[in-house]
Amino acid sequence: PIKSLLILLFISSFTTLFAQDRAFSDLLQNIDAREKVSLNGLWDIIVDPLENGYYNHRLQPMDNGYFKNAKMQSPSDLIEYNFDTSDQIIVPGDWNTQMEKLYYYEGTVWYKKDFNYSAKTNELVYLYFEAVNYEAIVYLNGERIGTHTGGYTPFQFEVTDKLKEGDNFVVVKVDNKRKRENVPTVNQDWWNYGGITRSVHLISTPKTHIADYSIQLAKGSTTDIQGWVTVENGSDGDNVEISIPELRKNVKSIVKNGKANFSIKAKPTLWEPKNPKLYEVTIKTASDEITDTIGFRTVSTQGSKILLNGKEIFLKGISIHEEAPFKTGRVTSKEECRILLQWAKELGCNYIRLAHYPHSETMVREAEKMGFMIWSEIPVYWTILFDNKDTYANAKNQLTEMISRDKNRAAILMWSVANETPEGEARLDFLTNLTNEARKLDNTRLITAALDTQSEGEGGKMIEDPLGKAVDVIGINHYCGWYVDEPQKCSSVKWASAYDKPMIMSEVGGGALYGLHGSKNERWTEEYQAEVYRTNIEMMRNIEFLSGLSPWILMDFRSSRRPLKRIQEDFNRKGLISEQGMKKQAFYILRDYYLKENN
Ligand code: GCB
Repeated sequence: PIKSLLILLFISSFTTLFAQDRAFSDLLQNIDAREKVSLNGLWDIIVDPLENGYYNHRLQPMDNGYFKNAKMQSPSDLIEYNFDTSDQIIVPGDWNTQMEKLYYYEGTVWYKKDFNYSAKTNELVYLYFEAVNYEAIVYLNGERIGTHTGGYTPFQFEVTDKLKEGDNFVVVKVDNKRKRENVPTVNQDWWNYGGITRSVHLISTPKTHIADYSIQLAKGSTTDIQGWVTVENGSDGDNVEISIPELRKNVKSIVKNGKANFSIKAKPTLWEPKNPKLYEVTIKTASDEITDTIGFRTVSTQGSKILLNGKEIFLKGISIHEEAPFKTGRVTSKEECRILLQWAKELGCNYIRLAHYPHSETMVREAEKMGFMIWSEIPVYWTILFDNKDTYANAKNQLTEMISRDKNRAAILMWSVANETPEGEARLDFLTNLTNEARKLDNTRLITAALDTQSEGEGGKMIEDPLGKAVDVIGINHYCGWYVDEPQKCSSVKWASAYDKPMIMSEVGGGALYGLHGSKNERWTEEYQAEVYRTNIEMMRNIEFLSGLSPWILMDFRSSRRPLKRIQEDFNRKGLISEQGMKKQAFYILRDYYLKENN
């Protein structure tokens, strides 16, 4: 019996390991380097607030919804929709800023795109969406191929056998209705931009292909590059070769259970903000080859310090929403990413908090090239339903997709699992489970969360939220001089912590309308905002366990919580820069702090 128990134990540990091993293998890694056809550009749309194209009048899903893309065959036909004569909008992009009548719209919009395809032998084709906000039901040539929930992470469907020679069409039912059980929930302080907000591609791979890989320094080591490669439709025993020519490294591994593990001893120049060194890494199998640019660094904590490559580093940061400069709406191009990042450079930053959801892969890659350390987060925001199983599954899925996509980006130091969540038992379980999940998927990075739950103690503000136990780095959002106290009081505010862990002021700040001037006691003036920054910087100088900050926020951004006429006009005005690119006084206060102080 002991023997069979051992066998059972062996099998079960094997299967859990295996399941974990395969956790990532769904999404194709590094889509930029793949052979692909863009499905960006104009798509036909039908706005469908009643979901008439999905449900019949008895509210049952129909077989012949709009996804059939039906056309009249004879003059007597009754078809009450027609994609070919409908409005069009651009993908990638949100609908709210592309059509005036859709500015406040939340609900279903049907998207349709025609495209041409010609099959090649021994090829697989994936339909890949970089992001759709919020729920997507995808149909190819009238047939449903799958769904996805969550507005900021990629998803794909293997569609090889569903494609036709010649003309094809894809229809996507996009629904951004807010729901209590969703992640985020029904209230959020940013615009609920709907649509196919990021690029869409048809990606081709050889039938047996490299699907996913992880290549990073092992935790705590600067000389041991470890990783794995998953091969789709491969066989045990297949060869995989990993090379880093600049380091004169070339190792071979063998596929076992769909996956090849490897380890490379090397002495790479380590990635850091002042020298964001990236290496070309090539992975080769008998039928496939892919090259990525990858950086190597370590990140750890020691007491209240954050160490990058073993050395203490202070994170001089700024929070950023994925909001496009000048045109507003969602960021849709590399150029827009670069403008935002260039502003962060001018500000003297070495660090950015990409709030409040995973930004595009382009943003992350551009930031990495420019030497920004990154905090990346999922939209577990405010009071989501912490005791709801589906809500947890949704959050976990978004976390998995975020880590899956970006696990090879050295620039990302931290995964954040939550922002300003209220203390409570269900929330503590929920978020502790998420942090465990994040560590299981990636044991090389730090886990954090932004908290606003500090209490008032004798020594000042006291950080003792029990979630502090579960994270490696504690983020604190605190609006001294804006939501609490007058700016003049902030300089003397003291902080204490129950945890011997690094603390980052993940948010601090106040609002100002660019060009509005007055006294520093007058809300919305640039002078008021500048004073908030001045006094909060003084407060932060006194926090011994502070290891960085990412004030709120780089640029004014649209939010439906901000209706104040003449001032907000649907914008959160806490930007250091207006949405038209004009720098406010506070920009220079923070810049002085970052550039002049030896921190
Ligand atoms: C916060 C939130 C952020 C808001 C900000 C504000 O604490 O985390 O999403 O936009 O405050 O401006 O109130």
